[in-house]
Amino acid sequence: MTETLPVERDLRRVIGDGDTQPDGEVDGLDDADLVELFRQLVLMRTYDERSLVYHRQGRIGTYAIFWNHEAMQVGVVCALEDDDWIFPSYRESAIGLLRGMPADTILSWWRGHPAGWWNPADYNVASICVPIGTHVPHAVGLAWGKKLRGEPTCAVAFFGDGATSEGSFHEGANFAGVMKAPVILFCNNNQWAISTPLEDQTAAETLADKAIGYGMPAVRLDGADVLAVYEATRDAVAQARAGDGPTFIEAVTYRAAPHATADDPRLYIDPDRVEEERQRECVGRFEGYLRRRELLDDDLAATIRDEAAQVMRDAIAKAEAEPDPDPELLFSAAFADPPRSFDHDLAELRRILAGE
Ligand SMILES: Cc1ncc(C[n+]2csc(CCOP(=O)(O)OP(=O)(O)O)c2C)c(N)n1
Ligand SMILES: [Mg+2]
Repeated sequence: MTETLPVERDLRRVIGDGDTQPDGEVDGLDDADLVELFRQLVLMRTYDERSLVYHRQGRIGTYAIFWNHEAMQVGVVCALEDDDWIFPSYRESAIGLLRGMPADTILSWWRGHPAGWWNPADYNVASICVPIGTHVPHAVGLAWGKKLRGEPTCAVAFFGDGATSEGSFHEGANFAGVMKAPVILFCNNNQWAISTPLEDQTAAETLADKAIGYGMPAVRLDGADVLAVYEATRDAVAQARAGDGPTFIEAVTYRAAPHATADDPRLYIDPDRVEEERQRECVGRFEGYLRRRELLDDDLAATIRDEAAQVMRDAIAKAEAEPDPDPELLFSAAFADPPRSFDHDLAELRRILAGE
């Protein structure tokens, strides 16, 4: 065991270790709900692992891996109602799966195909945000707007540890606190912003401490514990709906995969720490919990995994069957009054694509 870092101390947990640390329970989830959580975790894990393969095969573009982040995504969405809005970063690109979005839509997004452009209002899932932290004010604004209209809806913004150094995070957090917006600021603290470690990111003792400056409560929990994530989000949602404003959740894990398919973390990360995290990854931990409670056996686990694998086989086939998009789309949605040069540019693009 490497030494426990200060950032990993005093985290809320529900799932035990099957040994000295006992399992806890959470209110609000019956046995069927718990198995459904496992199904969702496996779907997300399968999406992620297959996407890495599809990238290596040249079938999708650069891909932001979310291996071991699944518990944060599944735990949060489980605590929301369908009317509540989700604002994902690239790390939560597939979170729409948990709202019934087809997997081929998300694969198309990573293929750079317009079939991946969903209407956010269809799923209450905003577009994937690649600029760091710029969606935090969007989530806060939507939540505040819903409150002004008297709707009971809340919003969740997902962002990383690095995002808490960005101006837009602070502007959004300040607004949320002042307006008592019904929003949850959910920080996936995987302790890395590409190759920048947490200790070079902030002088704050914990990221949750930043919430104090904005007058909102904060919770620190084990981000690989789906039940701890669910419980904290459920409480934050209740507070938001009661009119008591935002909550900051700091979910601590350790990034156990490269930042993205374009990254080689061997240049900067400690491989022993990564291996340790891979041993305590979130899907296996919840599987152990279900087995100890005799809610899951080998047959059911295999059926759930087979179903998820089939979802992905069907999805990549569908995404690849999409006809090439009209190149005019590159230009037509860019300006209300397109510059005249666009006609020439489009004609040239068509010539290049035709191989002339
Ligand atoms: C505004 C902005 N600056 C820089 C980048 C380049 N960039 C992409 S990912 C990343 C690291 C973000 O780290 P973190 O917020 O911890 O999220 P994680 O990737 O770990 O989930 C950076 C700096 C960007 N996408 N947007
Ligand atoms: Mg990070």
